[in-house]
Amino acid sequence: MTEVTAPKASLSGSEFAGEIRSKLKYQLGVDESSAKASDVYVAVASAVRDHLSDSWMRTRAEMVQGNTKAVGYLSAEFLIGRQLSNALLNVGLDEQFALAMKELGFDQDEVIAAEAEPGLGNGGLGRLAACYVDSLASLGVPAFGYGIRYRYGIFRQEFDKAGRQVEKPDYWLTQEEPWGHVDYHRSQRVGFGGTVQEHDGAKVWEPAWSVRAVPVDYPVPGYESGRVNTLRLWESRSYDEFDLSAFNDSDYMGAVVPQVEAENITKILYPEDSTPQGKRLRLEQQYFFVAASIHDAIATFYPGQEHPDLRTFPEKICFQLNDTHPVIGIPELMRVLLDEYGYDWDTAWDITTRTFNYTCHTLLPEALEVWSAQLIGELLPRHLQIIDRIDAQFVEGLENKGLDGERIDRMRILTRDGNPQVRMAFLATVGGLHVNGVAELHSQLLRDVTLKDFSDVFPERFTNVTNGVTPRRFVRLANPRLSALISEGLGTDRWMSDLERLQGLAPLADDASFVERFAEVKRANKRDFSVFAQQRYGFEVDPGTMFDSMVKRLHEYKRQSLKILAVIAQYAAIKDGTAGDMLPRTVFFGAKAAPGYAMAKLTIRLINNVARVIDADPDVAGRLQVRFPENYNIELAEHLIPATELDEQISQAGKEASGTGNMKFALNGALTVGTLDGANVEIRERVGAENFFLFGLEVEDVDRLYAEGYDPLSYVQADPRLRKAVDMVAGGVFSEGDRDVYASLVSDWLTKDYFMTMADFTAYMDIQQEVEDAYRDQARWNRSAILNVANSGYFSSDRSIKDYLERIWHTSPSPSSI
Ligand code: 26V
Repeated sequence: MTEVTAPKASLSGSEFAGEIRSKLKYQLGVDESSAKASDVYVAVASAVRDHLSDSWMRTRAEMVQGNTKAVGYLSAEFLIGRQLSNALLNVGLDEQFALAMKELGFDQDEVIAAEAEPGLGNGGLGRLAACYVDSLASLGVPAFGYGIRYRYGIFRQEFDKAGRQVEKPDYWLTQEEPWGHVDYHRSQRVGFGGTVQEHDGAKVWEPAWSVRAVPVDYPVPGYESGRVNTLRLWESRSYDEFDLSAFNDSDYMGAVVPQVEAENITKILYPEDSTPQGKRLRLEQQYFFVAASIHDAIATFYPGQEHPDLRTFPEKICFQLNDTHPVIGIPELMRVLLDEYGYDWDTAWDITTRTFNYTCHTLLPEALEVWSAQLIGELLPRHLQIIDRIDAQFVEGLENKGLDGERIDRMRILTRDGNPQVRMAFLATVGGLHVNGVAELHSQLLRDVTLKDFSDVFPERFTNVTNGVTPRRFVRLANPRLSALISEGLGTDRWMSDLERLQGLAPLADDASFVERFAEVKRANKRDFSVFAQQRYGFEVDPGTMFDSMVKRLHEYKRQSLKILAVIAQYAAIKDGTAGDMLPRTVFFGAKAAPGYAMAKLTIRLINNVARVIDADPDVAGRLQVRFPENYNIELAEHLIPATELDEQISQAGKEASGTGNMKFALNGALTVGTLDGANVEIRERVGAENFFLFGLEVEDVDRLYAEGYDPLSYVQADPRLRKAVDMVAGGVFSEGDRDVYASLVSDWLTKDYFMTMADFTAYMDIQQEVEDAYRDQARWNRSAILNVANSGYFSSDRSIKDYLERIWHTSPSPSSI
């Protein structure tokens, strides 16, 4: 029996077609018969936006008038992906869309694909922010996403003939972008540079220049919740459209310089992840969006009030700091309270520390942001003074607690050596109520290692919220076949907003006919992917092989090298006849490397060349293929994940904070081969050890090996398969005989190997043998895959948001008038 769900929009397909028709005619000025897919996309998106308008306005009004505390999710990245199909699903117009396209004679897939993907993030951190705004709206939590509307998102990746990554600008705004609504009335002035003056004992910051922050609002429709939250992305503009004096001196080009400089702030997303460069423009971006957002929140919750009582601010909104990127918001709120509203220090500090919370997304020490005090002083002189005082007060508190000087020095927010630095993670920990990691193991390591001094002194601040992903985009939209089967198996589609219901599938893992239908879903998804791959990338993929995927940013700690070395070893075994009747596989990689990260780029080149050599070798035909589609992005994830059978999560233990790809794969019925790292630990606990391929060193082993003096060479010498694979790379098999090409990579493997790829190689080869054995028993494999789906409901971002509400924000969904 199918349960009744919330009513969908009461509109027929024909009525929707009529709306689209009039959008084409009156908004786009194109004739229905000559409309291109991109025109239809704009017309449909505009029609959908009209349907959102009422709910959007009502949600905003309720947020301001209601007395439920709102959440401001501050993030430099929101990797939202295409909007149209998500919006159609969430407002309940997906069926009408299909009917309307049929009536109008357009191909719905082409229309959906005509939307440019907004790549406003690097990877996991940005995608997580997008999943969280989706869940906040779906749960009915009054919330804003606050971020930056970059003109250029993450670069488009291409490969050259030699297999090297080439970065191309991602100009995603070439065509009309129907979602963003520019709201000039909510512009904010953001200052930079200048000096701090004292007037009657009060400090006044006089910036040398300022820019106009203009909000571009994106609707975030909740799934069947009737709520539409706002993702407010700021764009920088100049106040001085033209410098008249320069123009009069006939310096036309010079006259537009301030405008160009102001607009540069939000021009481009930094494609680095994890290694902060300390760049001035990046600090400008951070301050720009955070300052605008804080002022915007005050304007929103105290409309028209000249003397608002900001002591109530923490009851109106709390800000979640997505990593350290928005942490400059802490001294900014202090400055606003002290200098603009005249509060005393203690009151301002009390308000501020009750407003902010900080999520840490890393364990790599080099990824913790640190800014030179000199740079902050140049750009934000008043903020540096405030940071200095926060630090002084903090140190005094530590002294009063009787901590020793060495420890206090280790904990300082502002270091006091020759080149003083501001440690943003420390500032965030001191300037807010809670600090959380993003998976159990990660939060534990934050307490025990990365932020140990702080956790010792303020244990009550530390907590965990394990990441999650939205089932709407990553199951329902990406995998319609599996979704239909799940709904049928459960007799309801309510799992989409209550993912723990997937548990109900567990008994069906022993139902032969359900298992067969599940297997057919995977096979059909694999066939679809092969067609997509052929059309999009021009390469052959054999859907009869096992699909084995490793898709994520390229980083040494994630160990794409381990995977490619294993592929090379397998290739060598095929060549020398020792591979036996190996299981035919297609190995997929998807990965962008930071443009300045030489080792990562060399790994990309190696993977491409291994793929090329294997492809050209007739001895391997039908047994092993490597496919590395360019430009891994949300769209590609949505195609590849549902078709994948084996997911690789093979980071060195203790390095991946969480991972979220692992959750998407498990929910789509792939089995994971992985280390005990990040959220893998929790996935394995839930899906069952027998349904997860665990291998490799654990955190304690890694620590012990470092302490003993790790020697990668000894592992290379001990395993002939590894020695052979490394020799082949070194000997030029994948570089047309040129031994220099991969020399730096090989030398790193043999002498440093910081992430212990060599030490884990043998275990990895052994587990791959187990994978093969398991896969040969298709009934057993599919049973495991179904149990992965059934037991992964915990990894919904709805659950994560509920954890944030309970453990950190102490607020709840707001009652709705609808
Ligand atoms: C750092 C930087 C530094 C400077 C320039 C730009 C930039 C952009 C992003 C980052 C943050 C890197 C941290 C990060 O992305 N962490 C990932 O967060 C995921 C969501 O929590 C998590 O699943 C991944 O394990 C973690 O690596």
